[in-house]
Amino acid sequence: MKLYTYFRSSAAYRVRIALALKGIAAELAPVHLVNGGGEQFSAAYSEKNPQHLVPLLEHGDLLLPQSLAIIEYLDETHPQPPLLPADARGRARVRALSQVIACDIHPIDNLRVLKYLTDKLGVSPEQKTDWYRHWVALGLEALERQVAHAPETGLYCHGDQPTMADCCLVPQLYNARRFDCDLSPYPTLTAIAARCEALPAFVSALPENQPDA
Ligand SMILES: N[C@@H](CCC(=O)N[C@@H](CS)C(=O)NCC(=O)O)C(=O)O
Repeated sequence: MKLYTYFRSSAAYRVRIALALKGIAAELAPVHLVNGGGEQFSAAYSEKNPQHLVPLLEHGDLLLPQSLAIIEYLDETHPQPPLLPADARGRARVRALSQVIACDIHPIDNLRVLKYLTDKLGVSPEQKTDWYRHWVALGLEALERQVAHAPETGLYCHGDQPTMADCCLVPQLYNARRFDCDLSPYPTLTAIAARCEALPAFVSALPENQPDA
């Protein structure tokens, strides 16, 4: 199994956490998203992923993009420990929490969007940072409320074992810290992330612990 990754990519970070939680030793193939205009645009990588994004999982003749699809694939092929709950309601909740981050926060703060704002629309660095912080705050505010008082929330986003939602939360908060976002309004989310960050699987997936860092 090979994971195309970039140390700073929060979407790849999600998958690295999932691999580590499951104890799967995948080969890491770094794709530098910045150097030389971005290796995601090279002919060889574009052939594998026409979306020019990481992560991408290669498993035999399977080329699978999209972090959430990859995590669900890993969960089905390597069921222990499960990253989705056994019950339909629980699975739906974990997917919904994951998608708040992966579908509604992350895509509009992605590298290519920020680059378009500055390079094509002439937005200043300060405005770019404002943009980033605005969408992160909007998303995390809602997520905090969804998680804070829900009976399903435990030590982690759902129950007392890490799930796919935690694989999404930790990289998003890591990124938000890079942009100096104020995380004090989200005490439940930061407490959950702190518990996750103490686990070896989450430590091994950290951007600074990657070979391409
Ligand atoms: N929905 C995709 C998003 C993947 C994505 O946006 N990856 C970013 C890094 S976090 C990327 O490759 N960006 C390259 C670029 O913006 O040019 C997923 O969940 O895998």
